[in-house]
Amino acid sequence: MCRFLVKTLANSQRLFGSRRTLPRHLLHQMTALAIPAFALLVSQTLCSKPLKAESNEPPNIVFILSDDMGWSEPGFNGGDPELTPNIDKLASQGVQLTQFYAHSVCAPSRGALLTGRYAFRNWMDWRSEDFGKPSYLKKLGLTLAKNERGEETRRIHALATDEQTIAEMLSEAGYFTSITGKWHCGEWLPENLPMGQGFDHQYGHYAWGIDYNHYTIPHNAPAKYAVYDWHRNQQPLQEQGYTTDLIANEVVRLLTERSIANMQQDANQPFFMYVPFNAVHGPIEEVPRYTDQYPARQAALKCLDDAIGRIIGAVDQNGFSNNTLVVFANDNGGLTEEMNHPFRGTKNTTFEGGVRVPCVMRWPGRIEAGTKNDGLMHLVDMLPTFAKLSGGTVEGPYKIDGMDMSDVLLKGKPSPRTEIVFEVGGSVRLPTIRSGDFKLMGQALYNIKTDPTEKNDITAEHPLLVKKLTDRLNQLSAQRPPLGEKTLLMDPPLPYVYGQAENKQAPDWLVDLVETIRKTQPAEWAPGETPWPQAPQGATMKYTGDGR
Ligand SMILES: [Ca+2]
Repeated sequence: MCRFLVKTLANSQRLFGSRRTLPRHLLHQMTALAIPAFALLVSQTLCSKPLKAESNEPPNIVFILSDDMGWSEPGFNGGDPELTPNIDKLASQGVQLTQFYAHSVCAPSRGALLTGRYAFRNWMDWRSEDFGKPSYLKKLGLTLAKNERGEETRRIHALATDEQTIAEMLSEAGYFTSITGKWHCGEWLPENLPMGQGFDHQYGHYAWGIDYNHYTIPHNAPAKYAVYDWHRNQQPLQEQGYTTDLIANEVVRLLTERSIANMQQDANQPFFMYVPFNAVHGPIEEVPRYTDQYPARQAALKCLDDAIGRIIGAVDQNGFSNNTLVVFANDNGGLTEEMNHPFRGTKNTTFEGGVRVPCVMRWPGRIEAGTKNDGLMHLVDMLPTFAKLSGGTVEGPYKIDGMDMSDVLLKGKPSPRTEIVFEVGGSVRLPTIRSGDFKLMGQALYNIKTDPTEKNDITAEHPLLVKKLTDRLNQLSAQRPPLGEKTLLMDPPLPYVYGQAENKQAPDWLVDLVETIRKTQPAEWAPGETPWPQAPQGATMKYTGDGR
């Protein structure tokens, strides 16, 4: 709260004299109106302002991240345009980044986005839940931890708190910051939750996925594994609805609140709204709409597109269009090669199908509409780019990997990036590096420019380059910090709700709901079986379950 007050005060001073001032009598009349009418009036008042005068203000940023969407699922990449009309419309209004990369699985990508650093640098290439899985722990020479009562449990692993996050950087620059959706950077200790990592407002879930309708998640416990994981401002939240719709509802509400707050405070505090949807990650079970027309996953995709359309509609209706950078990206490739067509590979592999993701950015009047840019870009580049646009300062204790891409986006200049580090030694996936047109993945070398579908291993033709890139990967692997002791444990091993403090005071309704669901779940797993897929073998990953 203290940080928020200091920040708000600083921001008010910084923005004193903002042009967004309405006459007092008009403001008084307007506050008596219902929110929709008010928002419409705001929209009409602000939209008519000349674009150029806005250009030096720090932009609002709405960063929408889908989960496990395949490269070719949006219409603009060859998918069925009936499923993604709103995402396609956004692409037509901005720039499509055709070589935008992520890491190959959820948590590493989120850590990279938040810190501007590759996942291996802070062990975010290991997910929090991996520290509860014997087959993963074995790769680190570890076994399942036991608590004082001798019960097997998870070692606590999360995004380190000494990192500067994108939310902390923008907060320092005077922004209101919110996360609405999936966190996946630590689900237990308070300091590892979003409001301990720079977000003023939190809504959504902490862990790898969620049941879209009941807000529980399979925990990697031996059995009876449902854990509740739906929260607002880090308190358990009892709701009804489909999470894709609920996330959009919250963002629309926040946008309207920001619009009204700006008017009432005679100030224009910029905002960063991070909107990591859980869609279209599994488990996909009951989908509320479109299932009469499409299979469940496509219906879920269309619901996601509806939600994105509502959020962009609220950006526009509240008069934020011209001073808001809207980004749509995805965190990793889809579960099947078909979803990632024409690329090879899936989520959890570093083939192009696992790491090249759809990305569009819209900022009317600043980013040329309907354009494409094939410059190399990675999620790590967002932090320094947003710092440049916001007037913020990159000041964490570590050197970041990200590069400022503002001139690429706003001036059409070539990307300064020539290298992307996807994985190094010590990961469960193959060490992989992109250098110029080439990509070394384990022992295989591909020319991504001439062979984007990675059909031809050309190691034999380029022995010197293979040696050079292998040396580079070895050099980077040596930069991985020590893991540390990992003595903190999740206790109890199977909580009712994620969030240590929330679980201590779990309300009756929550306990009853979780107990009801657990009664439907297996008492124990068959020997050798787990509810999660095993670690990738070499360059491939076979998904038979819900995509963890
Ligand atoms: Ca994902």
